[in-house]
Amino acid sequence: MKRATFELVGATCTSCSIGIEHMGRRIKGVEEIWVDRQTGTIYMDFDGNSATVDKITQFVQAIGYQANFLGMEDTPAEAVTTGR
Ligand SMILES: [Cu+2]
Repeated sequence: MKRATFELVGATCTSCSIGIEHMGRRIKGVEEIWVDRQTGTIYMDFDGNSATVDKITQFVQAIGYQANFLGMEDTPAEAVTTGR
């Protein structure tokens, strides 16, 4: 599994973050997604397909914000069992 990070622009409140997390989890290929509002970062554990990255950026844009893909790395092994 891969972990991607995105810079989140324009979404600063709790309901924005919760919406992104809840709807993002329903996107095919996404294992887990969460928002760190302190840093304005979206974290996503996913299947590693670039198509999934594109789906997230498009979905975030569709609900009125912007997600700039920063990069991806292998998900830390301990996170695979805990979901974070
Ligand atoms: Cu908001």
